[in-house]
Amino acid sequence: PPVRVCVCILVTLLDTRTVPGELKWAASPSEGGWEEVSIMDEKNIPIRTYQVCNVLEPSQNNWLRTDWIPRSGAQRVYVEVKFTLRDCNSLPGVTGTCKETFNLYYHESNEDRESYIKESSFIKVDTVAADESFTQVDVGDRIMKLNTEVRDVKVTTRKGFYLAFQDVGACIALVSVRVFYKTCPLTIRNLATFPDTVTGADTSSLVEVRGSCVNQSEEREEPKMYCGADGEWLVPIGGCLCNPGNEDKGGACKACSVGFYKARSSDAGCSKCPPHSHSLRDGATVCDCHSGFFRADSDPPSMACTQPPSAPQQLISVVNETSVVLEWAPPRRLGGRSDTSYSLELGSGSGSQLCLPCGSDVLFSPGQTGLKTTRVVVSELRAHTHYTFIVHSRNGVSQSSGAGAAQSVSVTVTTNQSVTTLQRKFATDVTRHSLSLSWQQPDRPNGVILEYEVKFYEKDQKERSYRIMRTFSRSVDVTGLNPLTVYVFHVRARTAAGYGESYNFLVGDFCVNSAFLLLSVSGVGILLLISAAVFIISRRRSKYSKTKQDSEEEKHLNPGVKIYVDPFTYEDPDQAIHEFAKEIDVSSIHIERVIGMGEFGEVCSGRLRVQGKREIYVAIKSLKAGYSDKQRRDFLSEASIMGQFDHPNIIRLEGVVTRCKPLMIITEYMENGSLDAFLRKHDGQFTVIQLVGMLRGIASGMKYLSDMSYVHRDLAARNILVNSNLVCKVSDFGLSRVLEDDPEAAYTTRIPIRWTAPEAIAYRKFTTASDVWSYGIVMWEVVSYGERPYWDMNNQDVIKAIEEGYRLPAPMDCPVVLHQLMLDCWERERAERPTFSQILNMLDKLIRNPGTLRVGSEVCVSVVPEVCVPEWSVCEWLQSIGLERYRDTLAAAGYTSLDSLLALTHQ
Ligand code: ACK
Repeated sequence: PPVRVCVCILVTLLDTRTVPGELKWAASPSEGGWEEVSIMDEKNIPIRTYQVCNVLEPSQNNWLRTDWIPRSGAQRVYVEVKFTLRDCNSLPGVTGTCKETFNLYYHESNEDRESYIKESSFIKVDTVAADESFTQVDVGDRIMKLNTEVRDVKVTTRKGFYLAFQDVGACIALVSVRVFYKTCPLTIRNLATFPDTVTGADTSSLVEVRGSCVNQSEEREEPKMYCGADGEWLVPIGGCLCNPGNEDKGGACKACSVGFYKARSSDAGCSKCPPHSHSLRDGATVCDCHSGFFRADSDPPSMACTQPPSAPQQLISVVNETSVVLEWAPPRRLGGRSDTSYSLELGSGSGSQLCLPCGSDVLFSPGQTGLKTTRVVVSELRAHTHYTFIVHSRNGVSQSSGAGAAQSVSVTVTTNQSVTTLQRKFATDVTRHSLSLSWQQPDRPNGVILEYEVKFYEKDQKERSYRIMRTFSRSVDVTGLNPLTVYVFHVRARTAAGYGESYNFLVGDFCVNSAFLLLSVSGVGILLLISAAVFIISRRRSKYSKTKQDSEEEKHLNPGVKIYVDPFTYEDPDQAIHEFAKEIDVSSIHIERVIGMGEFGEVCSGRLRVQGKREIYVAIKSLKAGYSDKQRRDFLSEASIMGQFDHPNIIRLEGVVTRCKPLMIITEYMENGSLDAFLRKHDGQFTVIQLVGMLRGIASGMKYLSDMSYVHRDLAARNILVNSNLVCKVSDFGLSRVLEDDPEAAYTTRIPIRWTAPEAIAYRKFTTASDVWSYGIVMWEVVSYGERPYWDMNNQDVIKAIEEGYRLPAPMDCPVVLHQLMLDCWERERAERPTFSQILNMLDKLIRNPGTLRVGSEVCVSVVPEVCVPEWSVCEWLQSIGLERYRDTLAAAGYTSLDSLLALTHQ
């Protein structure tokens, strides 16, 4: 959980103790009312006070006004008054005229020269009385009780203001008046600086402040924080990252030291230079390579510097006529890299007499460059020729290192056979029975051509029967052919070394029949089509079965426990309503007054008298006229849901009116209305035990709902109703309907973001565990007396803050145990949140041991053992507050008895 920084700064606008000389405030009447009196304070320093003590005369109206106080940008100021007040009983002979209070007023003004007190322009702040928290001080020769009272006032309309004190017949001395405002102090959070910020005008307003990145850093995401009314910073969002070459050292970006580097903006620290590299100056973004070592462009800065490989080893060659097989071993030194590759260079002749290039027809298999293997077959070489092969080894840094001949090895071979390949052929003079065929001489005759051989056959016959002709010239006339027949011709040349290698014919096919090709292409097409269809069908089937399995997994069907039935599973909504709700005769209902507006129409209160039963108060929700079928169904569905529940903490359905209009839903009447409004109205008026009692009721209702497998989806204080005995009951079973599981439904905007668990917002995973999250928010609402969760932050910021791990801080005066329980409900992993049953147990324990709920979080923990039942062990105590996981930690630190826990600090 985030640590709350609560070091607000108080900026003083006026302090009578520090004003040199007399105050000379305006008083009315100027004689006989308030009088300025100098006295010595407890440290014997003279201070100016104002006193009045007209307790014997009736109708006193004595005004005292401060000088004009500039507000200096403040929006809410605090007035701390220290005063002594004589108890009327202690004054002999006073009658009913004696008072024990005075009134505090303020008046906003741009004018610092208002010379007289215009009483009607002043607005009353409060009537101030002495409370019990006084201390005794010597005032002159008497011992008096010094009271300190603080009031706050919103001052936003003018440049400054006046304060006034009205006495109506008390015996008072204003010992000191101090006026101040609060600021959230300059702070650095997530590497962003947030300036000193004056708090907002209202007690619940937050001031949104944008931070600026500290030196040598850049924005990761816009840094933002809120300055709360108490002068504390809340909800940090976003932040900055140290630039390359810098790291976060206690909230500032400091340059990486010598020998270290940081390549990117990140929240990581500087890293040590990788092997064979160094940084000589502070703030390195990359380390330089030691001499003789290199880094390739694609090498990350975190990679060690490396070297080029040494030459390939043991190159051997095997000549097979006009092909050569070359094989070698990898270099002895790979230079610390694994990307060694080889390339071949070829020349004819030997030694230094390389003639390059030596013909483009030479074939290298698998290739000539970028080879990863150490074997290459070179073919299509000239016969009887000397060749020199050079094998180079290289890696990623060869280029940067300017690698030379040291990295290659060579071998010279001589081929031994000739190959002739004919280049082009022509068929001319084609008649029904003959044709002339001519061709060109091969590019590389490799010797004297002795003759050409022409072989031909009917294509259909393949080579089962063929004819051969031999000739010295480069053309031949072929006769005796069959008309309308496709022939295949092969021509090859012969030299002294024999016929061309592997019977290397020129194919002379006169006709091209593409029918088969066409057929095979469409055949592939059909195959593809079939396999695609199979794929699509199987995907759909597996998704469906998963959904089904999901929903089955979620239902923890408990034998013997009633399960809630979704009324929307009924085809006929009227059947559901009559199964779960009683039809009430409209004549037995007496509507008295309208108490509010519901989603479907007015909500009224009234009385219900059912025959044979005593009259009861009820709430009546009605469906306004002109409704659609869907609205009718939605309206009645709430009753169908509510009618299935029977629990003291769930709002009870009395019945429905469906046989005449308007349609009505009748529920028990809850005198105090909704919980959020009720708490706001009674701010600060309940004991912690009373608040926990309310929370217990809600948890009990929610446990009942979760046992019935009902997920509420809209648990919030506004949907809890309170009766005259402060019993809280869960109500509003409407939203579940709106959020039916259609993933396409455009209902996202209806999700109550501040109350909803992140997984339910992100992918609509509504479960009992998401209800538990909402319950944690309700706890926060209750303990803060109806404060709005996340104050006036917008929804997007709330989602972002939760995602970044921020959680609502403990409300004022919240016991640590309750805040811890809230934090447990807000675990990101839903499986780690407590169940309603565990929450209920925990609250019951707290109620049984009220000491654990001592207010004042700082002392809460250490106070506990005093009030614990003496035989409690540390372990039992931890269990009761749900923190048993710290048992071993405490034991290891020597906290084994409850007494020893007294010494435990909050820290
Ligand atoms: O905050 P409220 O007074 O409490 O205003 C709302 C209003 O009706 C619209 O929902 C009040 N309300 C709803 N149901 C009941 C009930 N059963 N008893 C008393 N007030 C109710 C709710």
